[in-house]
Amino acid sequence: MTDMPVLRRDADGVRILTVDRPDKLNALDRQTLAALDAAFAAAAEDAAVRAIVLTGSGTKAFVAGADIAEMNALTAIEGREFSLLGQRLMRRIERMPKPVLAMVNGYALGGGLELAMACHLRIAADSARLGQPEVNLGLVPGFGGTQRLLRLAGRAAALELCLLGTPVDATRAQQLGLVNRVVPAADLEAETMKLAAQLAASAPLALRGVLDAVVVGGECGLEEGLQFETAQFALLFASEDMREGTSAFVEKRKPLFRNR
Ligand code: DAK
Repeated sequence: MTDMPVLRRDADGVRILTVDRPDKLNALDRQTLAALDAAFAAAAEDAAVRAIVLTGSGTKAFVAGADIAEMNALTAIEGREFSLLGQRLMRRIERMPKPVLAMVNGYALGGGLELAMACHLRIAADSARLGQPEVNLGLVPGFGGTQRLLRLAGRAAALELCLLGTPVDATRAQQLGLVNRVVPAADLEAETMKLAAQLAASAPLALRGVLDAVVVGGECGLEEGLQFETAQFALLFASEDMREGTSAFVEKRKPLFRNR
């Protein structure tokens, strides 16, 4: 059922992955990075999984960053491996063919915020705190934080968070465009699962088209992005789900999407 230290649970087409190192505020050591990478690879392959929710064990932390104690003891060669492992995981999540929601239930710091930013949507508890405190350790973000923060929230926010290293609360994070929704901590799971269920019932090929177009579009020029969107749009005319969705509208009924 699990690649420890990542727990796995399925509910109606939604896979819930939980980083399970609560004693270390779910800090990412090499074993956890590798387990997450394997868990996301498996979720990508599993047709029964329509959406993924990523969270951390306990109520205190989503993920409090890369494991500082482990990093402290790494050689340069091991540090390179650590970096490659983390960057590969973040890229895998970002390029997942199905939507990934970060359920930010507490601290999302350093590598933890980088992990949340690689997800497609972020729902935060009002008690969450988010930040890139690496400068306080004599480091810069190493799992793509400077780049994803810049693209997600702009230069002013990226420089504020990465230069000062001071975490912000969930409300400020939402103002910066860093999180999509802020909800009372007690409602976090229900609200996140509601969104995940909506995505799990939606047309998977269309969702994949959106994910591909937005992620690729964020990395290329407008002209290429528009061409890519047109190609995605045209491709969906070959899908049964597009016929079903448009027929259901015309026939005034709910569509039933079959991922075909
Ligand atoms: N790593 C390892 N252990 C951590 C941890 C972390 N990031 N964060 C917390 N813990 C551990 C604590 O050491 C403590 O363990 P014990 O002492 O009980 O064994 C336990 O979790 C509970 O934490 P605290 O006792 O500190 O709890 P508090 O409520 O007092 O404070 C806190 C909560 C989140 C404010 C505090 O724990 C904290 O400041 N944690 C560190 C946050 C942080 O700086 N995060 C960024 C980590 S640096 C790179 C790749 C990636 C990165 C860098 C380079 N390259 C490839 C080069 C990424 C770097 C980071 O993410």
